[in-house]
Amino acid sequence: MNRRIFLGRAAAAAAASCLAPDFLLANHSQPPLQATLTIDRSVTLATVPADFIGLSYESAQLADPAFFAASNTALIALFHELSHEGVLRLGGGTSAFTRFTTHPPSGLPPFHAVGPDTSTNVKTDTPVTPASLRNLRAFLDAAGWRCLYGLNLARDPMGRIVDEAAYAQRILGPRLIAFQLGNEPDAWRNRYRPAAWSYADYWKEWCAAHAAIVKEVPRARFAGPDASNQMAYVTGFAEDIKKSGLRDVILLTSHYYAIGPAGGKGMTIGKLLSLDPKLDSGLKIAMAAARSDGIPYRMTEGNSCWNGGQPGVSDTLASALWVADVMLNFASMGCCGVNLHGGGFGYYTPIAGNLEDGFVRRPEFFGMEITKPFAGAAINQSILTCSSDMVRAYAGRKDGAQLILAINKTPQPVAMYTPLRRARFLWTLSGPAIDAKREVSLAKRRAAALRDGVLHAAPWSAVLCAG
Ligand code: BDP
Repeated sequence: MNRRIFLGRAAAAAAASCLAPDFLLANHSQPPLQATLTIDRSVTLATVPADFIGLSYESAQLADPAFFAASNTALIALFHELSHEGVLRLGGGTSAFTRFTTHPPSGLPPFHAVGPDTSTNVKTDTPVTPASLRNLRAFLDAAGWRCLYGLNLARDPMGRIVDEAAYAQRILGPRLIAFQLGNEPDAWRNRYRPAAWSYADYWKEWCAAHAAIVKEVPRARFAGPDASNQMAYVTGFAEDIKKSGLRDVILLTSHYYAIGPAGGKGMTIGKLLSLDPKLDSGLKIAMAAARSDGIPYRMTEGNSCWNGGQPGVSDTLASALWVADVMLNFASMGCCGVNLHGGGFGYYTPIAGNLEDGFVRRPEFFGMEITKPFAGAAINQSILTCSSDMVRAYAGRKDGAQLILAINKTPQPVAMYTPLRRARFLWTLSGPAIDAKREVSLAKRRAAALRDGVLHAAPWSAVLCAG
């Protein structure tokens, strides 16, 4: 190497080490972090439902009937790759602006590919027509997915809500799991409702809408409250459902964003990767509420960083490792599914693209996909001993095989001692750097890669094996 190149590289490395926080610098040559995983097969924490994997899109996406349509084969293929029977949730901030109409508007649809709603989006009323619903049905049939459908309780007159529910029920048929009445009602005060508006007012409105819908659509099923982060809405809703004896509410739901707002101070990869105590406490509350009602709990909308995602964080390898960890964390606690929000070219979207340019897998896609073999698995109680809490592991049992997913969120290699002797298959999620946006991949090799039960995970990688 000539001296100029050498000095140039040395200077670049020195500059990088001054600028980059430690967790951004991989250290392949360091001795591996030692970890030991013990699995207690006698304790099953939860069984992961077949339709655990889900995506969430803005309702405004329905304004273009060509998007969720049988003709969008590229998107159908990607949905199918993630899950053979996933759940598409339609809702989000734009669901307060949809307007159902049986008179298709003339001209081109107002939107093509709709990304996550943000505080700076201009909100305009968006037409949804029976054609959108028919195409959505064909899309779901082709993908093998079902949907959760958000109605506009925030701003729609009751007559239109009922009308839309009747059409959606008839057209979506068995592909419709349930309706949700409004998106994040715990954030309506000073927005769609007066400052003094409270949970009690929401419950009154919810009951009125529920009664009006079931009168016209007796087969309707409901999920809710699709709350943002105020757990009092989740527990209040669960208690009220129980007291009212309603049997058509089949799912308790709320949202989860790990960090945010995007653009705010400190929205870094380090923050995203560190453990979030509010996840554990919030989930315990939601699960207890759901169990007391005897219904499942689903996280119907969430992602890394709210307000559309943080560039350089939400679209990197870090987000993929975060997704793999968070999904199995939710599953271990008994949550019946996770819908990652996205669409369009949003920073945190798992699938990016539009009809004109096609669709691509973003890093989060691979984080979701590596959890796919856990669908139908019983998650075992396991204990991981390691000096770093950035190393994570999950164990599941399915079809007589022991699954292990090891997630290494550190810049060091990890040697994880497991009770497995041999591995039947091994998938590796990795990329060139923790902040890499491209070349993040999921390699699927059918090779035995465990040596004497030791699972090796490179810096910033996730490894799945079955033995
Ligand atoms: C949620 C909204 C969703 C947004 C998301 C965000 O329901 O529509 O896209 O925040 O801010 O509150 O990214």
